[in-house]
Amino acid sequence: MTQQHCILVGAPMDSGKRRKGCLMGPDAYRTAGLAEALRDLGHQVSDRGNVAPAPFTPKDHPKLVALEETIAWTEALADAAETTMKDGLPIFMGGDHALALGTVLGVMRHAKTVDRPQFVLWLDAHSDFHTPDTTDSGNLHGTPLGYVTGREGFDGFPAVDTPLPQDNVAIIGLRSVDAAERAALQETSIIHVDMREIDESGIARPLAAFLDKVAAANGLLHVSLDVDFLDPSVAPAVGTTVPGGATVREGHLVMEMLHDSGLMTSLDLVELNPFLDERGRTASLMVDLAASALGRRVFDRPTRAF
Ligand code: B3U
Ligand code: MN
Ligand code: MN
Repeated sequence: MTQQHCILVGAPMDSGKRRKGCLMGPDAYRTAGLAEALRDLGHQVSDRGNVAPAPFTPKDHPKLVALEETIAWTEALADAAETTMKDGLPIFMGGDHALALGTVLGVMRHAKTVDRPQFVLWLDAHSDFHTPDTTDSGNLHGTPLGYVTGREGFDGFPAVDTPLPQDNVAIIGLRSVDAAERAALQETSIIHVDMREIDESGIARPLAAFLDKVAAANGLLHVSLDVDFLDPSVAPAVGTTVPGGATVREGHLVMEMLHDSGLMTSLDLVELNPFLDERGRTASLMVDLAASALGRRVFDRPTRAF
């Protein structure tokens, strides 16, 4: 197995929604043994500690939650992501999903400097394709895919000079999509796989098709894993539980396929709210999934089975 330099970056961001607790995420991953699990697989692991937001002045806004703080995190995380991409495979330990406003922007900037196309795999119950104008909840964790693909309405955020092409994005695990998001998403060429499709055809098929596309383009692949991709019965530590999610087995299969593809170049672990966990089981499951993505397996298999 190829040894990687895994760089853990804590992003204790909690401003992407009203319910608090994701700020404890990075320490829960540390407590659950993320670094040790990756070292056991033979990887070099560095923990660069936690990122802090750029300075900001909060203002009251009629709808949006913590806009200025979220912009400040986006600036800081974009810089952190761009820097760590030069040194290895960053694993961003969230923090809520608004952290991906910054991490994806940063990896896109890096991809441009190495002249390779960036791809994004979004594992989530939600499509997170809102803009600050279309969101009903005002929670900016529902907007990162809208932002990085160049939708309008992100005033005050760092400019997205070269938006992520819609063709380079796949969302898998969908089961809670707001009407405005659905309408906008259906106008795009973003691959969106809902639980029905997974039930009918399995999760391996759409994932393999997307990975083939990334490989054919010699792309970089950012994976953004939202805890709510998983079923709440196995991953209860998340504010927005949606029943009917991925099983433990589907989660591991996705991660094992990612590892076998050799394509993943950065990873977000987001929306873990340790305050809602049961004896650390969700944090431990997320660590196990990250380990699968970095090569942990029961047996080696010589060929791809899909
Ligand atoms: N689409 C809803 C719900 C949501 C999105 N992301 C999460 N929840 N975690 C919204 O608030 O934008
Ligand atoms: Mn999300
Ligand atoms: Mn979600």
